[in-house]
Amino acid sequence: MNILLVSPKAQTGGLESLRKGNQILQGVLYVAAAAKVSGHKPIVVIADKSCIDEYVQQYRPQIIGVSCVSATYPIAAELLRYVKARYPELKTIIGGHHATFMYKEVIAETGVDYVCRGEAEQVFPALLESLEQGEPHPAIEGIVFFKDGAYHNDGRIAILEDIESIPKITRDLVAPEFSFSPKIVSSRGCPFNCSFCSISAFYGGKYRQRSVESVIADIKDYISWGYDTFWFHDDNLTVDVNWVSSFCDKLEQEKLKISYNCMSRVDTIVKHPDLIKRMAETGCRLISIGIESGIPEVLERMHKKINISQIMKAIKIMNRLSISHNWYMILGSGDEYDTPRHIEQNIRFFSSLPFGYVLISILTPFPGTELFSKLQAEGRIRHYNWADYDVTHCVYEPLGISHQALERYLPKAYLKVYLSKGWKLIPLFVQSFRRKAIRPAMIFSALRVMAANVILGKDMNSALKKR
Ligand code: B12
Ligand code: SF4
Repeated sequence: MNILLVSPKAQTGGLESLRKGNQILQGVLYVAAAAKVSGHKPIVVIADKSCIDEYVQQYRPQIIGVSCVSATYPIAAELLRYVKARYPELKTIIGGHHATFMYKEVIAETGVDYVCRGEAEQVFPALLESLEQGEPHPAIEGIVFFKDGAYHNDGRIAILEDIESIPKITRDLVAPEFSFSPKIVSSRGCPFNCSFCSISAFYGGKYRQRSVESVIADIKDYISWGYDTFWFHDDNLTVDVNWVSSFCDKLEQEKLKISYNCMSRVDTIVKHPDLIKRMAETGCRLISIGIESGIPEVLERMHKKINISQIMKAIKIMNRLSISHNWYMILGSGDEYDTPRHIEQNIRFFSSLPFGYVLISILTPFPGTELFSKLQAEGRIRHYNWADYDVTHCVYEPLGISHQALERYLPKAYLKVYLSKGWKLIPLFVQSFRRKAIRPAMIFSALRVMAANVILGKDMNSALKKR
């Protein structure tokens, strides 16, 4: 079958809106790879309603699949509704975290034929086989459809037992006009269960790994195609320190000269500083690490399972290594710590820390998370305008501050945290320009936002004229 897979042409708010162009979501590439090894002809494009006709005419699909997160769901939904009306003969399917948790609403709002709840590598090819055999309503747990007034196959989220044999993503899966850069996934899932993160709900706490050998084999292939820089999309690459250690050994033994970026945790860095050093020696150039809050009670409620002393130690360790580090901060806690006093305390904490990049988000209740259930039960979700679930809008009603005031803290927090670095900002920016992580236009936009915030009291999105 010819399959058109779509990564939505959607730009989310805040800093993401400064990113040039759109990226193809890696998840949809894995869907395409699985379809290809099962003998189908998939092609991945970036599209919205306005340009989908062009691709339908070019690739003549029998099925259109769309991926999305909550923030890009409105674009995906608009596209699906259009396709249903314009090409009723085509089967449609949607997948990703948002569709997995909101499948009933998604089916009702878009008329999509199927929702893939969970990982697609087994269930999507199984659906394609059934469709080829003329069976549009197969019993495949995870492939949900609505028929005769009931939802079918929605008993569980489809999660693979083993990810060793998932097909590799390749350039030919992507339409030639779009760029492709190989991302690596060595593991899926995370054994932690932070209250704001949809990963534990999606994977049901299941953590699976690929062997070092198969990841190295992929890297070798990608090197032979001219790539030498890789993002590990693992939620937390360092869950299994022995795995990482063998991976570093293998990179060295095989003399593979690569750069790689990944995500880790404060506690692992503190417990295993030598491992991080080893990663630096074998090409790790950037590690992203979630701190989220400097308020111990908030960390506790988030089930973050880290403490302030570990945070301080981890920063010291990272500063000693020739590795860039990017730390995450969350404004808002969803409970009684949502007051100006505590938000300012958190900003002061981050401003006092001697570290590199900080990415600041507003606490966002994503479907499937503990936070979402809690705020929903308390009647404190303000709305379901999903485009605003982009970590720069406050979509819940905070207890001790207005949502507008919380949003206005975002540019303020960036300003305070970055200005606290003083002259150290200069080498940081020089390094970022070199790594092409930021462009001059981004700096101007950031300055514009900060000026609008300080002088006119605007939040980040209204200063950037985003919704
Ligand atoms: C890397 C990453 C990014 C990268 C993406 C780079 C890229 N080219 O893919 C960047 C930095 C750009 C990014 C941005 C954002 N991200 Co992000 N990101 C991730 C992360 C860590 C990994 C994504 C990944 O590759 N996963 C591995 C793939 C294989 O899994 P998957 O995407 O789920 O796909 C599988 C299934 O879902 C299913 N599937 C998916 N699509 C489809 C489609 C069809 C047709 C079918 C049948 C099946 C199917 O099959 C796939 C294979 O098994 C995830 C966390 C996670 N574990 O997923 C967060 C995550 C997806 N991101 C999240 C968010 C919030 C964002 C932003 C909105 C943040 C922002 N500041 O604006 C933006 C949105 C950008 C956009 N336009 O979509 C949230 C989404 C939660 C939600 N419900 O919305 C997540 C879950 C993290 C979290 N906080 O919990 N992100
Ligand atoms: S925030 Fe990080 S550590 Fe916590 S559950 Fe999500 S991926 Fe795991």
